[in-house]
Amino acid sequence: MDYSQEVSHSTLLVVRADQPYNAEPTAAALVEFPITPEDLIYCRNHGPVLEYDDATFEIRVESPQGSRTFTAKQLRQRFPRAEVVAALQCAGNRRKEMDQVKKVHGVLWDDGVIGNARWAGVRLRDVLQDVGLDVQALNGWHVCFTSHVTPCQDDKDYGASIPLSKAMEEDVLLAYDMNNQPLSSDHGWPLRVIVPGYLGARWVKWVDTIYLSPDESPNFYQQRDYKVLPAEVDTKEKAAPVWSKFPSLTTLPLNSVIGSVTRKDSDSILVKGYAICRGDVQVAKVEVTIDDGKTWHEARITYQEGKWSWTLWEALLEHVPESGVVYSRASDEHGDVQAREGQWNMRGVAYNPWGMGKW
Ligand SMILES: Nc1nc2c(c(=O)[nH]1)N[C@H]1C(S)=C(S)[C@@H](COP(=O)(O)O)O[C@H]1N2
Ligand SMILES: [Mo]
Repeated sequence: MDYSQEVSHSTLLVVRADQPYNAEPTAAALVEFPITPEDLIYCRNHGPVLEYDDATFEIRVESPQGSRTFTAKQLRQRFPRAEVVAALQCAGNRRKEMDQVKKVHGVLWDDGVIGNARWAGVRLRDVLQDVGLDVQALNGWHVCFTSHVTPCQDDKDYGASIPLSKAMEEDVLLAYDMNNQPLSSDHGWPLRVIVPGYLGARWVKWVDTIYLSPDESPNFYQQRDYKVLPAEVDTKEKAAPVWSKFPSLTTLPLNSVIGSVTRKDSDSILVKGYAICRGDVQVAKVEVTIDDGKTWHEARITYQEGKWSWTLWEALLEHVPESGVVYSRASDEHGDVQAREGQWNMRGVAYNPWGMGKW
C-alpha cells in the first residue's frame, strides 16, 4: 500500500502502528473532557489516510427505486443539518487486557479507543428518501457503505452495513463536522457515517457509495471480523470455516474503565472513569470497590448527554490504605450489572471485565 500521501496526525496519541496509522490517547487524558477534543480521538485505520476535496469527492447512493450521485459539498447544501452527541468506540477497546488472559489477534489496544463527540451532518434517512427509497418494500434489508478511495489490509476497500431499520433512525448521519469544526481527514473528511450505539467499525470514513441489499455487506470487515467467536475457536485456521456462522457485532456491551486514580490527601483518593452501554440503553449507575467486591461505593455521574453519549463518573474514597487496587462496575437502566470477567475471543472484541486501577 502507498503511504506517501499520508496526512499528518495528532501528536497527543500513543501510536500502536504507523502504517496503517493506529493510535489512541490514554484513558487518563480522555476522562478529563466530556466532549473529546479532536486531537484526543483515537485513529483506527486499515489503510492510508488521505486528504480529499469536498467539491470533487462524490458519493453515489443506489437503491432499487433510483440512484443519484452528489459531491460531498452538494449533499451538505441540499439537506438540512442535524446534530448528535455520540460515543465512538472501537470493538477492540481493552484488547490488551484480553491478550494478557490469552493471546488474541489484532492491534493491542489499551482502553483509549473511545471518544465522545458532537457530530453534525445530513440525516441518512433524508438522503435515502430523496432517492425514492420504499422502506416498506425493503423490510429486513441492509444499508451498505463502502469507501472505495483507499485500499485496505484485508480487502480491496473498506465496507460495512447496518440494518435498514437502524439506518432510518433520526440520529444516523452522514457527518461533515465534528465538535463544530469540519471533520479532519483522520476522522473521515469529507463524509463519514455516524451510527450512534453501534461499534466504530460501521462508522465508515470517506464513504463514497451507499447501496441497499437484502444481505449484509460482503466486505471482509463485516463478514470475517468484528464478531465474538466462541472461546474454543482460538486460531485463524479454526476461525476460517466458521465466520459466517456467527452474527456481526452491532452494539458493544456494558463497560466501565478507570482512567485515573489520584491521591487527594494522606488518606483519600479520587477515582475517575468512563462507562458506556449497549445501544441506546444508558448507564444508570457506576460503583467502585477497594476490597475486591465486598463493598461497593456509588460513584457520582458527572456527564451524560442525550441517548448516545458516554458516561463520565468520579468517586472520592476516604480512609483508604497507602496503596491498593480499585475496581469499577457499571449498571444499566434495566438493572444489568457489568460482570467481573469478560469473554475471551480470538479477535479480542467486546471485552468488558470490571475496570481496574491502582494507587
Ligand atoms: N474507510 C474506513 N472507515 C473506517 C475504518 C477504516 O479503516 N477505513 N475503520 C473503522 C473502525 S474499525 C473504527 S473503530 C472507526 C474509527 O474511527 P476513527 O479513526 O475516526 O476513530 O472507523 C471505522 N471506519
Ligand atoms: Mo474498530
